[in-house]
Amino acid sequence: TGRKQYVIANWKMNKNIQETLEFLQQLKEGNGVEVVVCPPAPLLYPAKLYVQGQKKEIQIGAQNVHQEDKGAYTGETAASLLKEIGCSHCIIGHSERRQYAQEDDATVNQKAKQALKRGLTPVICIGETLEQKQQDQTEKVLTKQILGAMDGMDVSQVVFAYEPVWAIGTGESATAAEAQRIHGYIRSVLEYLDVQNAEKVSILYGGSVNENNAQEFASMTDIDGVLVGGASLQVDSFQKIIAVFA
Ligand code: G2H
Repeated sequence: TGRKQYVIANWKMNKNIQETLEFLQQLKEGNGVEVVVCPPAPLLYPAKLYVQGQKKEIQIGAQNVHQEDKGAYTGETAASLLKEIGCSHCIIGHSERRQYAQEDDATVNQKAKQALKRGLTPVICIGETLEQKQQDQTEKVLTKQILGAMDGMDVSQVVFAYEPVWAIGTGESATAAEAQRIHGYIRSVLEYLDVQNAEKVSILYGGSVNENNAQEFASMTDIDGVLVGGASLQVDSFQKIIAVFA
């Protein structure tokens, strides 16, 4: 497809310093696959220093960023600081942040713009809830999320991750065929925004991806990688998922 293939680890609120360094010591480079590890914020800098010291082509990404440049935002992290410490990517609008931190499409849009402005590639998460799926609202919800997130932005500069909320951490992934159909739909919305560049956008699948189902996702034309939570915590399973996309 010519599109970059990504395997991204979203560790969420897991791992300490020692576990992080051990993981990174064992993790091998991606062989053409963009491997991005997203640890909790305080571990970003030690993680970056470690992979740099080992001269390993493993990228470090943040799980969140604030939308403002700097200022009185207690507990938040600036995009410029993430860039300074060597982050390459930033996950934006993960469903857990939409749910627990009330992030809406407008916030996602601001955060994505801010990330780009400071040189981080936004990995924008979208996905429908079980209730929305049951009411046949999936396409409508995704369209709204995409148009909201991309307002005033260039599609060629972002990565998308389709994460059906009902598949996150539940062990119940979408079938690869189902995911392919939705990824095709997402790409058609991106085409509506920018017919030239939509073909170039990497669209990742996320939601209960593991070493057993990764191959099926990888075989689909519009699935350009995966965003992995639970199965990214063990280096063996994560490495097997990377191998599938390499
Ligand atoms: C979805 C995914 C990673 P898991 O949140 O972003 O997590 O693979 O545990 O479903």
